[in-house]
Amino acid sequence: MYSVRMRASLDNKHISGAERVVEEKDIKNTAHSLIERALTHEKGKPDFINISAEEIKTPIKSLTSLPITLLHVENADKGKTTAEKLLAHIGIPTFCIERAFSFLEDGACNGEGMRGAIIMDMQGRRLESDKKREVRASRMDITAEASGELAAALVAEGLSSNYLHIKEALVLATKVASVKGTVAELCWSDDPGYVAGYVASKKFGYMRISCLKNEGDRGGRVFFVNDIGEDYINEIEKTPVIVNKFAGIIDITGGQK
Ligand code: WAQ
Ligand code: MG
Repeated sequence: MYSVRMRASLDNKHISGAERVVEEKDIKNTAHSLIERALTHEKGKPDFINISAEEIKTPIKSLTSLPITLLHVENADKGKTTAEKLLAHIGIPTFCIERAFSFLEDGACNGEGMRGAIIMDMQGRRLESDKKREVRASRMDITAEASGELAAALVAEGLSSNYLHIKEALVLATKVASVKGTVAELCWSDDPGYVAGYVASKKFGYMRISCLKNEGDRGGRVFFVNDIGEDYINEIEKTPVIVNKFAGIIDITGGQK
């Protein structure tokens, strides 16, 4: 299997990134579609696109996805209050939650948008070795069968237009939650028009919040961790993971999507 990755930027600012884990015969098609994505991103046309393909030489871990719970909120303020409550319930200290929100709202590095995730411990400290780049979870994908089940479930929920965002976020969140030391993740998209986000944890699964920002706002990710070993970041970046089972969707608030 091969890890195929794309990163695109404009004036050194992150525009988009995506990745797949595919068989050798699919490298070409995958690279083609990732380049297409880089060139058509809503954040703008990049002046730099990096595509890489690398053979995976270590064993690939198979995981069942986190289960998805849908939470519908009327606006970003209500979404943020919901996310804060969930994180507090998971056990994240209030000052860490506040700090995480300000990174996502204001940018993590001199007001610039984030390209990866901040790793934050329970004292609110950032643990990435390079604060400018943050950490990017990598080498993960989902099987055709599991993604087919996800797609069918999203059709039933009226969310099929969000399939690509949800698929990629669910895969990332499943991998991150599986790494020892991860307590929770907070995320909302940096795509200007995409306002949904989530709080993920092993404890409660992928809690999808329909609105966590106003259109045009920036986004990002924070991984809240406790007692991580030396290998944590390496595992987030390097251990290959394939999600091979989809755990389902529950809609606990019902009604409009
Ligand atoms: N590893 C770590 N951080 C990442 C990665 C990665 N592989 N990819 C993106 N990020 C960070 C980076 O700071 C981005 O600015 C930010 O996350 C948002 O990335 O409807 O679309 O790819 O349930 O814009 C979540 C809701 C959508 C999906 C997330 O993220 C849903 C999304 P984006
Ligand atoms: Mg984005």
